[in-house]
Amino acid sequence: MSGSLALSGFVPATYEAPVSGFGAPEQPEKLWPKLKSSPNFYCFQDWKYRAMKLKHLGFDNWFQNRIDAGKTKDKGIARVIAVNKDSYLVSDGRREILGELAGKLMYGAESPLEYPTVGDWAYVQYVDNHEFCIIHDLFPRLTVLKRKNPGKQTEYQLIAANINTALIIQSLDGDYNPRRLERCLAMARESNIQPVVLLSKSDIPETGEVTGRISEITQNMPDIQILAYSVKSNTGLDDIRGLLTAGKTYCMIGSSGVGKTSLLNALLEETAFKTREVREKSGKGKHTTTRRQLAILQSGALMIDSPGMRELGNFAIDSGIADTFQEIESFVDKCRFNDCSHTREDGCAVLQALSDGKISDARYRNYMKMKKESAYYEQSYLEKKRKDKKFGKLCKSIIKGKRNKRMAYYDS
Ligand SMILES: Nc1nc2c(ncn2[C@@H]2O[C@H](COP(=O)(O)OP(=O)(O)OP(=O)(O)O)[C@@H](O)[C@H]2O)c(=O)[nH]1
Ligand SMILES: [Mg+2]
Ligand SMILES: [Zn+2]
Repeated sequence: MSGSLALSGFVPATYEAPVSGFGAPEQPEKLWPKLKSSPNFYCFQDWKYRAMKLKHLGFDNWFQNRIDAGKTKDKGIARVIAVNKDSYLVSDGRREILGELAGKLMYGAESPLEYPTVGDWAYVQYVDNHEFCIIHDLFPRLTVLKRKNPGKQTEYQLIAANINTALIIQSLDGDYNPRRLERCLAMARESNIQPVVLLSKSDIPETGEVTGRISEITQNMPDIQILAYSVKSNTGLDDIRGLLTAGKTYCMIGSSGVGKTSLLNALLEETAFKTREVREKSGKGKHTTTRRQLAILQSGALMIDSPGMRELGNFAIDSGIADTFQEIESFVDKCRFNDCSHTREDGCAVLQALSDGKISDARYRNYMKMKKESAYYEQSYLEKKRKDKKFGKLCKSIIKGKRNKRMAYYDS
């Protein structure tokens, strides 16, 4: 590729030279029907005859500085923009291409966290005249959002990578839950992702209720940005547009039905993606959005929509908890004992603050619960790793034993 990305050395000779800037590509009539028939067409809807470069997909200096020359031979750089069951959709900045994992990546991965997720940057090899690609390697991730695999204690599922800001959405029609919000905030912060809280469906409750909820959140977390909005009555949407920056990646997090896709459609000013039918009100356990996908807004901001999820998850979330419960943490240093558990010790400043009413009971309980869970997950994770290692060693020794036996047979 040409221009500021300086990737010319990494693309195959057969690669068509991309258009620099936003002029029309050489053969728009050829490109357009293909884009239009693609499943992710709306990502490109307002970019019809424009060629996008990687930087418009978020490939900034941080990634440029991490280009591994050893991995670029005969390969291009592309971003994973959607994850299907057995395939991926990537974009090279001017078109979208279906891709699959190279065997080395598929079978060499030690954990599912090593597979691509939406938002990842990848080294891809184009085949069939750029109709298809093989994903060989991934770039280091600036940030990663993951959650605990439902039902599994130590397994985690990737949600998205390279997110700058998480839009944590709770709806004001019954989904609102400050404790769950605290958990999401702690997880986002732990991943070094800036969180913003969006309260959806502000047309439903009384106005006083909306302001009450906002002040409830800001009382304990004054530095958190909160916006209430309604897609239905078209309020607050300009404020949301105002906080989105071109080239930055945003990920919407929230339970199924809070209105993530409705917000995306409103920002795209198109009914581009499917939302839940109004009559399917009790669609519990049923996700309207079924795959994670990245869309580009007219402003150039990159937005990831995904199937609903109630929580994020992480192993040790110490700093995330500390950032989210600052008023509680400010007392921790004042406890008499360094290893104070803040449950029953004499001289515990946290318990003192609790009985003085300086910290809220509900927040204290959530803080303690999250601390406990974090320690528990950390321990079970380490235990699992130890067991895996033991098992790996056992496998190796069996293989070695078999090999020695075979050698002995041939030697004899
Ligand atoms: N009253 C009201 N309803 C809304 C608003 N935004 C979305 N809805 C409704 O909420 C329902 C769910 O919206 P979706 O956008 O499909 O929710 P989602 O979060 O994408 O759900 P999943 O894809 O299942 O995770 C739909 O019936 C929307 O019409 C709003 O601002 N006000
Ligand atoms: Mg949806
Ligand atoms: Zn204490």
